[in-house]
Amino acid sequence: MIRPLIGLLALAALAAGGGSLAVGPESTNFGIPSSVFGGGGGAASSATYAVGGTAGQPVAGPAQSANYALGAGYWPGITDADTDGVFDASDLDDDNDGFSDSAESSIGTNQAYPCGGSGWPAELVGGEFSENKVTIQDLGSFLLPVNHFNTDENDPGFDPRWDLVPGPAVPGGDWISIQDIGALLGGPTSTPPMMDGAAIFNGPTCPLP
Ligand SMILES: [Ca+2]
Ligand SMILES: [Ca+2]
Ligand SMILES: [Ca+2]
Ligand SMILES: [Ca+2]
Repeated sequence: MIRPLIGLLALAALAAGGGSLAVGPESTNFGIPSSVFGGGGGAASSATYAVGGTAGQPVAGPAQSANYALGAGYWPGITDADTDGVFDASDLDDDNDGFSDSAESSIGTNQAYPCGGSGWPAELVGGEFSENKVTIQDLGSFLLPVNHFNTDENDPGFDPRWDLVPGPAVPGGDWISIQDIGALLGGPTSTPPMMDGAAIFNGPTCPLP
């Protein structure tokens, strides 16, 4: 019954004009047919840019629960940055670097990449001897060359990049405090899952370049 059904779908798509059909895996007894009815699209390019698009796709996008996810259409947009089986839309820490998406949004680092100064909040100072590694240089950067310590959002030295536990430790307190320095030395952000529980201070380098 699979092939006649697919044939009908193909005829219907052709009759509608501009439609297209993709066929999924199948065996003698079972098949997973897949199809798309679109109004057009395809590949387009110039010397500098290229785009692959589908026009007129009536149903597309991600839908998911705690256990299942459905990516409908050609561009479903479902991603799992750390490939732990928890899709980014449900994962509180997309890249498994120990800093929540919410914290990284405030700090200004990449929520989907766990290393380097732009992806790992703990990597405050890079360079030859400190690249992807937390050292005394990262600790010292709270004070020099700009003093970020004991500042809040109204102080000139405040920079959310050093506010590793976003906001004040106590209501009305400084936003960048001993709590933020402590995030490098103790607590879950000092032994992020990507390090397999190893302490990051004077410990291993971030596992990705
Ligand atoms: Ca995930
Ligand atoms: Ca993260
Ligand atoms: Ca990150
Ligand atoms: Ca803080």
